[in-house]
Amino acid sequence: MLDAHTVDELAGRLDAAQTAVTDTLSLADTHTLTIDDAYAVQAALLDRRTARGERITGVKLGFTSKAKMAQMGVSEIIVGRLTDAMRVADGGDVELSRLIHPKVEPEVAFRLARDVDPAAPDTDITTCVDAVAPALEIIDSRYRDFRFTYEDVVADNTSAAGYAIGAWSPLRDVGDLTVRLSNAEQEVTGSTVAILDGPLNALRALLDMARRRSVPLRAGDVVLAGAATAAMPLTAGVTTCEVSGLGRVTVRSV
Ligand code: OOG
Ligand code: MG
Repeated sequence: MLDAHTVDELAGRLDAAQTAVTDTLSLADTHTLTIDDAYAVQAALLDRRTARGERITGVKLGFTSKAKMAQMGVSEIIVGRLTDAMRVADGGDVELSRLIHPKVEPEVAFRLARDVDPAAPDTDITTCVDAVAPALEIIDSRYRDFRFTYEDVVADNTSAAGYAIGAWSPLRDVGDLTVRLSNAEQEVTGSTVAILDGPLNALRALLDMARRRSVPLRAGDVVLAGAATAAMPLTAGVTTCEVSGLGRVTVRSV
């Protein structure tokens, strides 16, 4: 286990990398982190952000699809936090100069209608969700060349950097919808079935993670279920995620 001072020092290093828009080396180059240490660094990093006035707006899951696991060489689900500073309006602008080497992912978002008590043994988290929407996630690893260990990426708040949500619809089964992520140069297509055989399973996986990692789940929180396809670079211009039957969401990078 890392001592509290080292946890805070590593959180400070990741926080400085994000605010100064400069990459940093893998923590594993100099420190031996357990997965518990990694979540402690993530919590310390979020404490720094909330101390500056940011508000937690939800949670995100990572590596819920095989495409993402294969792309990054990681095979276990991770959880991170979203804040209001990461939120981009549908159709809104993203400033590329504030990001190191951003990528974008097509996602599905859920909205919690009530607080979830992860400790209650028979919680059905799907009954706590009232809405679903197409979403874009912007990831921007603070590590050089997006190269990281499993512990590194957890410590770095799972590469979270931004998110945009399309129009909400009442919750329904979104288990096998076609997903299309595109910009002027590129297009990637997939299906929501790639997200743990259906994004509702991501909610169940989240409940399990929330139990194990003491992540609060509150009414109004947004939940990003994880990318359905591999990420693609976020480049200047318009990027769109379209989920068949759910709608679309766009951001414009400037
Ligand atoms: C980590 C974040 C993964 C997802 O949707 O799978 C993620 C990364 O790939 O840098 O957000
Ligand atoms: Mg993601």
